[in-house]
Amino acid sequence: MYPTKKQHHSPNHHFSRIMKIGIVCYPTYGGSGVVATELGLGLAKKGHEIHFITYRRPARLSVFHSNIYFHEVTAEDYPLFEYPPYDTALASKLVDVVKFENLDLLHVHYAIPHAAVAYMAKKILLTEGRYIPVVTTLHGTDITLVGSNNAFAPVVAFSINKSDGVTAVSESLRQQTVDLFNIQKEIRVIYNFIDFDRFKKIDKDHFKRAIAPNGERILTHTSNFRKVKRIEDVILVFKKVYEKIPSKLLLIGDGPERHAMEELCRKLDLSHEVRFLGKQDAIEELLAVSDLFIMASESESFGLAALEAMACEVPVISTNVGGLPEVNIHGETGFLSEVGDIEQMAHHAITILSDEELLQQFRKNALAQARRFDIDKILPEYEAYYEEVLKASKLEVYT
Ligand code: GMT
Repeated sequence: MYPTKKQHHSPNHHFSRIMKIGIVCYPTYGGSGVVATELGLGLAKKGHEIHFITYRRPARLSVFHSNIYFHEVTAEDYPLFEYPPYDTALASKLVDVVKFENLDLLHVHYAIPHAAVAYMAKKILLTEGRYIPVVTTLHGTDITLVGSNNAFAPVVAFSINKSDGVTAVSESLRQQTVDLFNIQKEIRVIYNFIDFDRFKKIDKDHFKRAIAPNGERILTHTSNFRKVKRIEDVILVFKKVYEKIPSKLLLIGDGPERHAMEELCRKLDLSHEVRFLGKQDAIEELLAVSDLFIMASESESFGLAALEAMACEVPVISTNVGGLPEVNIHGETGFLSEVGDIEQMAHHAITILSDEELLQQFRKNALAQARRFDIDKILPEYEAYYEEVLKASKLEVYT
């Protein structure tokens, strides 16, 4: 059904077919947008033609690449609309781009609303005899927090079942999806990945001296400052560590909780020890000077931020929810605790930070574990999955 592509044989390219792929995602700093963008960039480097279709140029798409295209979706406003109809505009744009650019496949990231919108576009294209296979990647809150809400659940379940392929970013998320919804589709686990060209321990000693002039330990947390991240716990854990070990806390990112967290630090008299750095593009440079990463989330399908830390040889103190135990290995790359167990998280942090030999061992283990998620291993899994989906897709009869 899809046009036959010229066979390419680049040494880098394990599969014979070069594909034209439309990627739909949130263009923000959120994990799903980051994964979608890095995936697109990686695929473009391997010769695939990548079309990002979203309302803004994705945050990490700052470099020019000749295989990358960006199609902006604009939902026209009109006095009648209280909310601009983004879903309708996106569906129309998908129809247009699939036809005009002759795409082979659409890969939508985050089920809401992207999977349902892609289904709509697929049905519209079918009326013209054009079949476009859709792969949906579930990232986490689209299932665990937002998707399972009654306001969205029927549409989420339907659009997962109607996707030609579905992936989840951890085994835990796959299981949760199957537990929460009536899913008839097989869900493939394809983990988040990391690019070691960018995330690696680099020498930033001058940075370290600026942040921790008296050789204090540096603890770091990165997130979008949503309630689900429980940043209050991060600060309370830090307070306990600080009482025992001279240390500093770097809070990277921005979001709804930031103001309240700044207030909390003032109340706890920690303002001089905790630095709110806002959104940062070069996170790897801050991770390079960090001794420990803290993730206190109450729900986390994978924990990409923890993986980024581990790739930079930073051990992780985290909760044990969702996919985190698949990433952070208890007693090896860091420690896991129950959500809200501040005492235990602080105890774990102090254990690592007060023993230089142990810290060095955990650093090594963290790097070794991160290598399991090397982009060079995970990208071919997506390519192979696309091939599978393309082969299996049959022309549906429009009903
Ligand atoms: O909620 C977030 O942290 C952002 C969210 C997203 O979808 O933008 O991140 C989710 O997707 C990431 C990439 O797959 C995962 O690494 C995060 O664990 C996941 N976040 C949650 O499940 C809370």
